Amino acid sequence: MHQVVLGLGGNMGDRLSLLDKASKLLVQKMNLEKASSIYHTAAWGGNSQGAYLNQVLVLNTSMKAEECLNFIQQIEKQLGRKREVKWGDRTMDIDILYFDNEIINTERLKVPHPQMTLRNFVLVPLVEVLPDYIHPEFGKSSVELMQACEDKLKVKAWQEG
Ligand code: PH2
Ligand code: MG
Ligand code: MG
Repeated sequence: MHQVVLGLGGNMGDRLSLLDKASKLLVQKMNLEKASSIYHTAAWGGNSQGAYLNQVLVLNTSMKAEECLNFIQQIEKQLGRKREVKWGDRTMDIDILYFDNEIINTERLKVPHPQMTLRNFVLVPLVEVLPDYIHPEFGKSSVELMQACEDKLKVKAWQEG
């Protein structure tokens, strides 16, 4: 079995229900080990406008990394994702943050996710579920990465209702 850590997020449509749908689709083929809270986050990067909801999931799977990528891209498509502008608005984005402690660097897939250490919308939920996990390239724990991150955009736990 492999441990895969996914970052989920979207800023279009019914964001809460889309996160819920994404989780339900993921667990059809993977086992959920841990889910972070859902966070309300300001859009990071130039091409997005509306605020996002973000969440980090830790799952176990027998799929290989490339197979995981195919699976999550199929889910993104199913949830209405159109591949357009880089960092643009989207209904559902699912990124592989970690895949065991592998370092993968292919055309299609870069793991650990190259921008994760610059983004508090990833690091804050990651600290909640895997505070001591060591980033295989930087040799730092999630807590250390979050402390070193200079991103000051808003990341706030989402309260339902
Ligand atoms: N994803 C992006 C670009 N900007 N901002 C937030 N807050 N959350 C995201 O998931 C996000 C983003 C591209 O993947
Ligand atoms: Mg992304
Ligand atoms: Mg993505």
